[in-house]
Amino acid sequence: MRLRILHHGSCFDGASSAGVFARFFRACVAQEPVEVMFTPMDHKEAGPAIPPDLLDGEVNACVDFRYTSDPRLHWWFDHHVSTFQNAEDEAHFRADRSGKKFYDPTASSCTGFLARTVARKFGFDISPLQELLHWADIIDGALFESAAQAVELHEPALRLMTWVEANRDRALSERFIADVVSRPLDEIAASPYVAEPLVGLLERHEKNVESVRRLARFEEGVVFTDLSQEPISSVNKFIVYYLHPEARYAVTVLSPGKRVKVSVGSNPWPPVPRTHDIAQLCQRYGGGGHPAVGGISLAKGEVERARQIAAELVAILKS
Ligand SMILES: [Mn+2]
Repeated sequence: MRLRILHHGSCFDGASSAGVFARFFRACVAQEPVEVMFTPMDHKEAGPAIPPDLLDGEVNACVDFRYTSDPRLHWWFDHHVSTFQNAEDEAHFRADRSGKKFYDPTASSCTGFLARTVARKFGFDISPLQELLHWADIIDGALFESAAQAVELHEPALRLMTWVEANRDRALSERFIADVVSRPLDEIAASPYVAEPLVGLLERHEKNVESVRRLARFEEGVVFTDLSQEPISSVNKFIVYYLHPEARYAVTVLSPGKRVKVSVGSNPWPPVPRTHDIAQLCQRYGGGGHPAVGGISLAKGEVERARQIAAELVAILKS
């Protein structure tokens, strides 16, 4: 049978959630061999979060990404507070009695939430996945010990995070999804398909640190960094707090390939605690995320619009 898994793309938690779901489905649900097809998703400003033509499997699942009331969505796990695009979708989820759709906006990672939920409800054995669950919670929950740990990237899991966030190759993404639930993380980080591009990625990461050092503007608790003119497709979101430990919030404009992105974050080690709900702020512009971190994705070429949104967000976050 054909299983389609939609998952948050370019994201360690999204890939790990997809891998855990595929492994769970084969172990506890399927009665026959399963052909799994993966589709990475990203947050868009307009249109349906999940275009109906993507739900083309005999069974369709969506993990670490938005809900849809489309009846062809059979399984769903998420923890994004902005997961429902409208009240109807939320009511549809609340009324669901399938026992296959699960939501916990307080979960650090979708991977951990998914794994622990199916362990409890379906007897899935998560004992081989403890290392992954531990790191998924740290990475997606931004539970790093320090900005230095998150920027210096010594641990294998953090190197994998860096690789996943930069990788745009669908075949390698699927290889990683399979590996992450079946091999130790240090072994994956040492595999040539990750280790070779990582050399360049870590060099680029060092250059990104220098670009942020040069372009970040810190004012009244908020760091604004316009990286749209830099040849940067992804950037470690903790660099700003590494360089500006006194910041409470960070707003970054980035222009990677086909999209323009506004990223909004809050310092996990803040001098003064966060008071704004970033998911709510991003939702005003069609984006999404969590209370502490979120983003808005715009079409390529909308750099001016992205800058305008960023300026509005900076003004709000200063207050
Ligand atoms: Mn997540």
